[in-house]
Amino acid sequence: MTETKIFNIKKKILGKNDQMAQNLRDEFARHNVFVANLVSSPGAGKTELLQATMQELRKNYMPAAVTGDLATENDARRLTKSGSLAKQILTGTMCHLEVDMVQNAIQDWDLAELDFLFIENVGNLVCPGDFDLGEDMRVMLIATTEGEDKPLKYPTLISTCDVVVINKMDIAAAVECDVALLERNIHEVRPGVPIFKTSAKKGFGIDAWTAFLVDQFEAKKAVAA
Ligand SMILES: Nc1nc2c(ncn2[C@@H]2O[C@H](COP(=O)(O)OP(=O)(O)O)[C@@H](O)[C@H]2O)c(=O)[nH]1
Ligand SMILES: [Mg+2]
Repeated sequence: MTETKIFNIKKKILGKNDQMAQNLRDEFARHNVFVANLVSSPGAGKTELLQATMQELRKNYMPAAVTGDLATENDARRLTKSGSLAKQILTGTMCHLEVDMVQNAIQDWDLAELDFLFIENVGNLVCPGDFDLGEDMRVMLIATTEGEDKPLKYPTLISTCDVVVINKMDIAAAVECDVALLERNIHEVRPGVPIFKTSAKKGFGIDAWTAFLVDQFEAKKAVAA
């Protein structure tokens, strides 16, 4: 296939995805659902962070999650265990989620009953960047175990993110992560992006992170009103 042909097919797929994402975004807005799309490399702690986040939010709000992986229902099982509504999306060989997969996964849910929808994307530092899922906010997780230079090595996805969470702060010293350098590298690629520091495992930083999410949710609701 020629390069022009490949480019045209990609453009068509992305165009269709973007249109569907806009429709879904409008539907989320009609029901006052705040939507966050979580991206990271595999193992940075997306599921662990969602468990901690949803547990905190459930005190006053109704959160739900869809979670994408190539195989296994493990993550949905982990998320439902903590009492939240969650559904697994199996992508087979695909390295990212597309909006129709999200739409299918949530079709049985009454959006009017939800306040937050979290979309845990497939662990991948490149492909999810191209696909709008109708989210309000794209969240990038980077674990302290990944090395401070990852934002510089993989700048494309991070440059589309609205907020970054540095996770696994509890073991930062053990893996000799220079967190200040990691933050500088994040800001070099994405100047001014808000950064939160958490240990999803130990519960550090979850208060500030969930307070930020609640502010975003309330701001969206106020605009709609
Ligand atoms: N020490 C530590 N381990 C964590 C933390 N967050 C996640 N993990 C562990 O890292 C591994 C991958 O986490 P998971 O949530 O499955 O990552 P995901 O692939 O991004 O969803 C699991 O063994 C988690 O228990 C954290 O904040 N601190
Ligand atoms: Mg996961």
